[in-house]
Amino acid sequence: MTTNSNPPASALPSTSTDAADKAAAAIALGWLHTAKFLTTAPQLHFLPALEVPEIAFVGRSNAGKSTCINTLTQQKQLAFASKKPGRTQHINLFSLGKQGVTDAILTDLPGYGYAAVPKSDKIRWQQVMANYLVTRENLKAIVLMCDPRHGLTELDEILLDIVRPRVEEGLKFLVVLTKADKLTRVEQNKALSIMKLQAGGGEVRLFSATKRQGIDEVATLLWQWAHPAANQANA
Ligand SMILES: Nc1nc2c(ncn2[C@@H]2O[C@H](COP(=O)(O)OP(=O)(O)O)[C@@H](O)[C@H]2O)c(=O)[nH]1
Ligand SMILES: [Mg+2]
Repeated sequence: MTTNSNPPASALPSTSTDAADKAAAAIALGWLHTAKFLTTAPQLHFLPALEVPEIAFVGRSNAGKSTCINTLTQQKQLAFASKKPGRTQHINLFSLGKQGVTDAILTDLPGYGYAAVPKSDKIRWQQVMANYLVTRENLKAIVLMCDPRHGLTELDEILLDIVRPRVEEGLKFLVVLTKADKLTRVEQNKALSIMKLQAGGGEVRLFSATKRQGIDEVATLLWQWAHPAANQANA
């Protein structure tokens, strides 16, 4: 791989904020591109205990979670891993890290709220999800996908209630407003303001896979959350 096209942010003049942001995003996207399928499990206790920071992606079915993960990792086959028969209700882990050294985990949790699912499955899902979100020790950040045309659903609210104590203790939280291309500029700003009020101090970003909006911002945020020491060094 050739390097040097993306100097580290710290090497750039401090006045050149745009260039520094672009360089940081390039590093973050290069890192996300290393995502590799690691393992899948129907329940938390089948997952390996890991030390590296884990970032979990959650959201109702059809919110755009798979598309967002594929866009951020620049890989079409990742969502395929989560779509294999029998795995759609599983917790899927992907390892991230340059030079084959895993420095973070990306977790794809099952989508929820799909009407055709039997009630017993929905209850089982809620238990698996709650168990993971409350007790996964290396969980560092949660990314909640939300289609701004629908806003937060009842299950999103339940999830927010579940994670609130951990967010108050420092767990990072990001709401990604997906399919932003479906909204006008005015609607986007309105959705952003409303969600900022609802996100309880968490971050909120507009995102569109088709218009390639918000990709750099989300990628950079995830990179920073997974590499807190590097951020301090550059500060
Ligand atoms: N217009 C638009 N459609 C999107 C975007 N992201 C996802 N979709 C569509 O929304 C639907 C659900 O997306 P998917 O990623 O499968 O959602 P998931 O069920 O949350 O994994 C699909 O038809 C996607 O093509 C986006 O950024 N813009
Ligand atoms: Mg999906």
